[in-house]
Amino acid sequence: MQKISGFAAIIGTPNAGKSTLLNSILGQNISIVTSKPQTTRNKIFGIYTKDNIQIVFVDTPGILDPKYRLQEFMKKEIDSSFAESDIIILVIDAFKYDSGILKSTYEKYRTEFSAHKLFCVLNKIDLLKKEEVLEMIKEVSDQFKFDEIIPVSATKKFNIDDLISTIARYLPESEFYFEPDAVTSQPEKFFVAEIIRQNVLKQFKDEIPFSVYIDVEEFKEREAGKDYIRASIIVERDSQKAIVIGTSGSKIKSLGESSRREIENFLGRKTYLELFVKVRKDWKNDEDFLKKNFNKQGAPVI
Ligand SMILES: Nc1nc2c(ncn2[C@@H]2O[C@H](COP(=O)(O)OP(=O)(O)OP(=O)(O)O)[C@@H](O)[C@H]2O)c(=O)[nH]1
Ligand SMILES: [Mg+2]
Repeated sequence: MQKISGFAAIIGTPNAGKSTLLNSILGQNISIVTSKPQTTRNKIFGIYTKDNIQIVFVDTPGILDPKYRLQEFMKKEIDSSFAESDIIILVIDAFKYDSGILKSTYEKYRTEFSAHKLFCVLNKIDLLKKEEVLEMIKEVSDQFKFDEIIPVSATKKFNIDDLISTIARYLPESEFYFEPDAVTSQPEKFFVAEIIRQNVLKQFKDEIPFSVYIDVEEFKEREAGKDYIRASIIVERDSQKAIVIGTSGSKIKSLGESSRREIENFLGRKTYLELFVKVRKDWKNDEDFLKKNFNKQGAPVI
């Protein structure tokens, strides 16, 4: 059978459910998800392969107007995802649907949108009534030009199969880009850093999650015994360092334990995880730091 293969970029406002959608399509949690906006910082490749079809999904950070250097780097991740993609999937939080926001997104990316096949995925429809969804589809199709408008629920896995088969109809005949059993092209190190960051996001409130960069400084696979991972949690200020460490190290201890369990699950191997906290003043605005570190843990490779 002739193979069908291509790239689909998943973009949308922060918290729309882009990463949840990717995980739901893959049936595996590879992109971290939290209830907070700006969870995803880097492009994440998720590879779906079934029979003669391979779709390489590219999860991206939420669209926003950059206010600091880190957000500019995040924006570049979105912009660079278009070039390599056959299809753009714009994910909308249907529960918080706002035609004004959709209009400004549409205007912002008008050139890129018109050069690609464009899908609108109305996500979170588990929170809406059927009539509301139908009305929204009509409104979106009246106002905007999409090749497809597909309502889904990423968490309830509603309409996901339909979405996949519709995407496949728009992809060219092509050899696969990756081995059929590959799920991502990013190295394990990237996911180790992301798992630690997700635990920071879960454990701490307010400013800490946005102020943290995870640097996996050493990752040694050991034939006999546990893998060794040393990672630094880099914060922006001394006061944040004290918060992350907690009284007598209580916070960093529980952070280490929960992260280690998830890393072991992910790697399928026993792991020895050592965490440190370091301060790098205002790293989110530090061009040199970001240039050196932003994609250090592993940008997607083809
Ligand atoms: N009810 C409901 N909640 C959802 C659905 N999809 C995602 N969510 C929730 O929406 C929140 C954000 O999900 P993410 O997948 O992290 O969103 P994102 O678009 O990747 O966010 P950023 O990476 O910050 O841009 C989480 O609390 C999810 O559980 C859905 O289909 N239904
Ligand atoms: Mg995300």
